[in-house]
Amino acid sequence: ARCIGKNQERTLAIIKPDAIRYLGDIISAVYENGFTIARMRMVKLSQNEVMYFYSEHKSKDFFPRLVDFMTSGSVVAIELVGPDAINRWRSIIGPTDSQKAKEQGPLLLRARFGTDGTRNALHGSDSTTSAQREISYFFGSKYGTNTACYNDTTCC
Ligand code: RTP
Ligand code: MG
Repeated sequence: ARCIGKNQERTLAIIKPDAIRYLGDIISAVYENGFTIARMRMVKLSQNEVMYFYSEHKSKDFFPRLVDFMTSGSVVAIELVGPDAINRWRSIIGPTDSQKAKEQGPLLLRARFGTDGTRNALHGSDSTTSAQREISYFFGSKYGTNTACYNDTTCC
């Protein structure tokens, strides 16, 4: 649907290359946690695309490792909708480092499907600004006119 209801929020999740084999379990977890999937797309990103998507990290020491990892296979980008979706998705996946996630709780998705600080199975947008940018990146107008609506009070 073009519009989402009041108190609903959108975020971008990415199933990273190390977790593509767990696609089914991750989709199940998405619905078990009360999210709706608005759009979903599987794609193999180029190095340039990953460098652009993660450009906020371009000066970090882990950046080359991140680019290698994110281009090592296909990813699935998912536009999630739900109440407090941005923060809630990030709390369900857990901390960046999958080993820390395993210490925090075995049900965290990075604990279940991730390996370490880079190979961590899943992405989640960290703010409304990032969510809008990242959703546009994967589902921009060239993929159709089903444009996302972000401001619940003016949209529906
Ligand atoms: P994401 O953006 O993918 O949702 O992850 P995040 O917010 O939890 O972590 P962020 O700091 O934005 O880092 C982006 C991705 O870079 C890789 N990374 N590796 N020390 C390391 O080896 C390291 N630190 C970060 C991870 O794949 C992380 O998700
Ligand atoms: Mg991040």
